[in-house]
Amino acid sequence: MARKKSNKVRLEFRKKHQSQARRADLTSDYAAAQDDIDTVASERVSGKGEQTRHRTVKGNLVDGEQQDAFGQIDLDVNAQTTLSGLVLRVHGLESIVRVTDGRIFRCAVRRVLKNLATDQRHVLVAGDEVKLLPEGTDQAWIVRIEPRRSTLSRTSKQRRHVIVANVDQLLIVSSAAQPSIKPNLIDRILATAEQNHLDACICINKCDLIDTSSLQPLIGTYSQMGYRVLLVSAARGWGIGRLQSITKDRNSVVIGQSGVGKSSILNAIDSDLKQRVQAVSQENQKGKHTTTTAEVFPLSYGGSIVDTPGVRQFQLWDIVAGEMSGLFRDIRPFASNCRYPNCTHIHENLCAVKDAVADGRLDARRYDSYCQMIESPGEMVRDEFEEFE
Ligand SMILES: Nc1nc2c(ncn2[C@@H]2O[C@H](COP(=O)(O)OP(=O)(O)OP(=O)(O)O)[C@@H](O)[C@H]2O)c(=O)[nH]1
Ligand SMILES: [Mg+2]
Ligand SMILES: [Zn+2]
Repeated sequence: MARKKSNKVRLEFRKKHQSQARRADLTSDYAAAQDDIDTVASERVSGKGEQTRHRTVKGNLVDGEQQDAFGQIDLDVNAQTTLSGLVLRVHGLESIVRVTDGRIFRCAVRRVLKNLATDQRHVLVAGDEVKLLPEGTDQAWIVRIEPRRSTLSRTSKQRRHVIVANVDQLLIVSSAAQPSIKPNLIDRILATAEQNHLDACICINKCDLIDTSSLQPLIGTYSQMGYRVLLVSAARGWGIGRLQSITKDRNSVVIGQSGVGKSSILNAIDSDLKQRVQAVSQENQKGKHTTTTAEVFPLSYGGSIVDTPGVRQFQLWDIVAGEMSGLFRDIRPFASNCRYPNCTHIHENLCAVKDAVADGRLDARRYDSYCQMIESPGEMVRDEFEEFE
């Protein structure tokens, strides 16, 4: 019989036990105290506090159980009885997992795993790789969560919301009209892609509704930075071939506002996918939050794609003001030329970034996005504060 080792595991605190991410009056301080640049520039605009604190939870770890570098606990289960699987979607306490041979299991998470470090809303997310212990033909316990290769996270209600794990590419979906394009949201998601080292491709859908020449300046700005911009119409099939080649054999996720056509794009690139879509509201051109959970779909031509619910705001997770300029490919070169090592490039005089905006070397709209992300990290679209759960 296995010998009891210790029943205590050191874990990270939940978010609400940590200090406030930032003060509300972050930037107003600059006018009064220019000298304080050092301290303010290192203050978090979102996410976890400076120190990572830990708590101890009780779980019966026995010989053979280990906590790895990612804080995962490997329960003492016979490897031969466990199956490897991929979390397709999570519904509250239940996760739907597809195992290697294609069978689908409805799974609950072992209690000790639930107690794991959760500065996120759920222990598991779509895209997680797990080990499970079957109980019957279609039910199982999840006994191990593999370390994540990547995550796409945002800050929601001061906590980390991991949207999806283990993707390598973001398809940032926007629509040319109905609803109208929100470049500021694209900028926020691009910064997140940079922060998490994920490839990003901007897909402007519903191009059948407008004359796309009006989009040229915006496309030019993003293309110059090296981002791929695709003009798409899921309704007419435009750009779908290119999307298929971009998504083939990769793990991608679509992300964007409600109603821009994320699910319609999935249906267009793979006829095996039959995602529900719904018309946007006639009155305000907003989407109706038709997709309600992130879900992974294998692609018939190889790879996988994750459909997600619409986001109306996107606040970066765990970002320090001084790091923000590094997430903007176009601002980065000017920022590194700035005379102040900890310049926020907002209020300082003789700032290289501000100079570049003034003489047109840096796009003023992108700079505005940057300023907004530092000054009001949560307020992307000022009139829309709803968000999906
Ligand atoms: N004209 C036009 N309409 C489109 C196109 N793609 C999608 N739509 C329509 O836009 C509406 C919303 O599409 P969805 O695919 O449900 O949008 P979504 O982004 O998945 O929305 P949520 O699930 O709410 O986040 C539907 O009525 C679609 O038929 C397109 O290329 N052109
Ligand atoms: Mg949808
Ligand atoms: Zn500067």
